[in-house]
Amino acid sequence: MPEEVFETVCGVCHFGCPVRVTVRDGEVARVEPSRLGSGYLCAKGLAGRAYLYREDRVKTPLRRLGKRGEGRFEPVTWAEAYREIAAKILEVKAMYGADGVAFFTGYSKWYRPLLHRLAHSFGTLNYGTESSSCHTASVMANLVSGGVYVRPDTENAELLLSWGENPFYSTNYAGDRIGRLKEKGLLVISVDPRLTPWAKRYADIHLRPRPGTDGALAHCFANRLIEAGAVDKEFIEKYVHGYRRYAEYARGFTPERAAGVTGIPAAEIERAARLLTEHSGSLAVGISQAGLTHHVNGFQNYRAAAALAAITGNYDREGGVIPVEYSGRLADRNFPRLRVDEFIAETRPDKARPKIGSERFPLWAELVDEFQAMDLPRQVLTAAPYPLRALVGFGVNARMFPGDGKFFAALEALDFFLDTEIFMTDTARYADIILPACTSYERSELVGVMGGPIRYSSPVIAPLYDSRSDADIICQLAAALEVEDAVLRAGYDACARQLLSKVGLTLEDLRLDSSPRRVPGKEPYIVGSTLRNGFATPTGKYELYSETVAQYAGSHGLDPLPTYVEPPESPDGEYPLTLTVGGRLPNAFHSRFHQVVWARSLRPNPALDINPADAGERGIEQDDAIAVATPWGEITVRANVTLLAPAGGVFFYQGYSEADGNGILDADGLDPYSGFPAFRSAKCQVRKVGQVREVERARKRERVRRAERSKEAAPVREAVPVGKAAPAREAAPVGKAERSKEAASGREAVPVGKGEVAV
Ligand SMILES: Nc1nc2c(c(=O)[nH]1)N[C@H]1C(S)=C(S)[C@@H](COP(=O)(O)OP(=O)(O)OC[C@H]3O[C@@H](n4cnc5c(=O)[nH]c(N)nc54)[C@H](O)[C@@H]3O)O[C@H]1N2
Ligand SMILES: Nc1nc2c(c(=O)[nH]1)N[C@H]1C(S)=C(S)[C@@H](COP(=O)(O)OP(=O)(O)OC[C@H]3O[C@@H](n4cnc5c(=O)[nH]c(N)nc54)[C@H](O)[C@@H]3O)O[C@H]1N2
Ligand code: SF4
Ligand SMILES: [Mo]
Repeated sequence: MPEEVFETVCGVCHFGCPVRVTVRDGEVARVEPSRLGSGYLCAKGLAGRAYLYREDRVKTPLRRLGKRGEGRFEPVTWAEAYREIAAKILEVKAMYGADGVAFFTGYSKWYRPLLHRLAHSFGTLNYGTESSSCHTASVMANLVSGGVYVRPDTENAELLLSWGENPFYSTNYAGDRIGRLKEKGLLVISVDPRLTPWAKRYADIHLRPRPGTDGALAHCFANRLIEAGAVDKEFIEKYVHGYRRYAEYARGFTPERAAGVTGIPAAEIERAARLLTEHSGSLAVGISQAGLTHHVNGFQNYRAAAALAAITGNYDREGGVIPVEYSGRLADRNFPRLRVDEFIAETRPDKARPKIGSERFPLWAELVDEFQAMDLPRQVLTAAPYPLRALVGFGVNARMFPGDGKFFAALEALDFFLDTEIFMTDTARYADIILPACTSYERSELVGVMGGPIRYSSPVIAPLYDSRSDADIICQLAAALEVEDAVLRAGYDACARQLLSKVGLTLEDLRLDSSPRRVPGKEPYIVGSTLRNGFATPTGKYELYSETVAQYAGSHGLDPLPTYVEPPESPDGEYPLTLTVGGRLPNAFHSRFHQVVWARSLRPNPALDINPADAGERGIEQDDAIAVATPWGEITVRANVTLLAPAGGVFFYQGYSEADGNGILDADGLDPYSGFPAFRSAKCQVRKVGQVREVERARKRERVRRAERSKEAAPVREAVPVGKAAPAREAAPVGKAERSKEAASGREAVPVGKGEVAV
């Protein structure tokens, strides 16, 4: 049978890597890197075929029959589904106003401008996304300091100070660029509690702080730089606001004090500070998208780390950090950003209530054109400051939120929950209606490629089953909900045309072929422009003392200086270890690849990375069943005894429904500046519960315990048959058919290893 080869994009993550897809008999047979891209794909991209054909695809629109979470549904037609959605949502609107409905999307980014506009056209500012726990806190920290997001100019730097960066796992295309630069003499200080492949390979100095203590280390560096006269006085004089107060504050952070807080030996801190001092004239500061901000004190820690570029005069300078228009896929903040912002603003309602989270997180509310979703469950459950009764969701994942079942409880309490999903998930099981979405292989999409070019991707196969593109669904919802928005109601191509208007490209141009096009007139940023034109901050300077934050000093106790506070869950006698739930696995993408056998075989079990010393003390050996306990709950997983984890710190990974790490975190331990959850600094204890063969038994005992506990709990909790207590068959979502598909394609699953990845 002849094969056809197509060019399109991988839609698993927002990098949108170009892929070459071979189609045989109408089925995707092979996914390979395209010559239009970097030449290689990450493990998830390479598993794209198995992902596309996951057995749990939602096949048709579904209407819930059983109780929420039970998973009993009946198929309905698209027309019936839209009728029912419209009836329920319009009823909520009539009773509670448009603000009683929230529009929310999980990770997927490509349709966001449309969903955001739909919320506006519907009459509410209640549009929110997974970015409430992703990258936005780091954007906010940049905004209050310098008015713009920055990237490290590693190409031209002598020294890279890299905070929690491990691109080998999280940013596949950026990983080996540093190798080339190292050969040219780049020096690297890596600050990461884990011994990552990146730190192992590239760090000249690797500092391993206790998670959540970066602020103390950064202030100590500042203190040392100031003492050594290695700050840029002229730059500070001209461009920096609040230096005196900041320097005064940083003075208290001696290496000994920083060592006490971070657990890094003082001599190591001194050594790194000396290197910083020697190369302070050309210092690039790179900061993880999520590593520093997933803490109750994360926003301030991020600011403290970022400040080092400003005080050394490495801001908006070659070899330092350079402002960027954050540009990935065509998400809200992406290129052509202004056009996207305009598209969203065109239908913004002028009479709407403050968005969710505004009272609790005013800094977020001021800086971010989305609601802070971490406050959504609270508002649903308390109806304060006003009732929220319906959720129009796309790819909603309750397990993305911290806390044992609080988000599920909120879903339970709603009058109506619509989820639009590719797969049947624990969260989708709570929906009243589920609409089946398709993947990037089955749809067209306007993609803003990293760095500016834009392309219109084509489907390589027809949508599987009765699924549809999210963008089409949003446009059809606009019609069903009777919003007055001619553009949305005219469909995705009309929206794409509207987005492209004024950009100088037409949809017809882009459709001619799949190659990326430069946007005419789009000039790269000229280094130094911010210094010349003034910073977009209240004082027009880089604000070490933030006047934006100062507005909320009295009302919310926010500190305008990037002060360090100890994470509230410091280890103690009962819980002597620090638990991080997060960090990227190279073969997983949040909740979506644990079910793909090929990808999962690279790390077959939910496993806790634990240092040999901590394991030894507890009599724990590789692959033993262990209980990980926090004040908020307990899960049973396997032990992965590894030097990747530092002594005193243990690392688990999110997205497993059979072992939900977020379920044992504090739902309300949120950063008061950003509203971000503390995914990465929880106190915990670990104990052995059995040899490997006992792992299933331990899980079962735990399920029983949980079920018993939920019976005794308060009404809110009682109502939550959290998926963690899910039947055992979910524990190994490895479909037989998927295995045989792999075998039929001549590709074998990677041999099941010891559960350790690459270190
Ligand atoms: N403990 C801990 N928790 C974390 C993090 C952490 O580091 N540690 N990281 C946080 C971060 S940074 C993020 S970004 C979030 C991500 O968290 P999530 O938003 O949960 O991310 P995913 O699991 O990738 O996707 C969520 C759902 O969207 C569906 N989906 C995917 N693509 C599409 C699509 O195109 N259309 C539709 N309709 N549905 C789709 C998927 O099937 C999935 O069920 O998790 C956060 N949670
Ligand atoms: N394979 C894969 N890649 C992904 C994703 C995925 O799910 N899988 N998700 C994507 C998304 S949504 C995001 S937001 C990005 C996140 O991208 P990154 O932030 O780069 O990725 P992480 O691996 O979460 O964190 C990076 C490092 O921070 C370290 N770290 C944790 N806590 C601390 C701390 O307190 N201080 C310091 N200094 N370091 C700390 C971790 O040990 C880890 O090695 O990744 C993206 N890329
Ligand atoms: S980084 Fe990996 S998952 Fe993301 S788009 Fe590229 S190939 Fe796909
Ligand atoms: Mo993220």
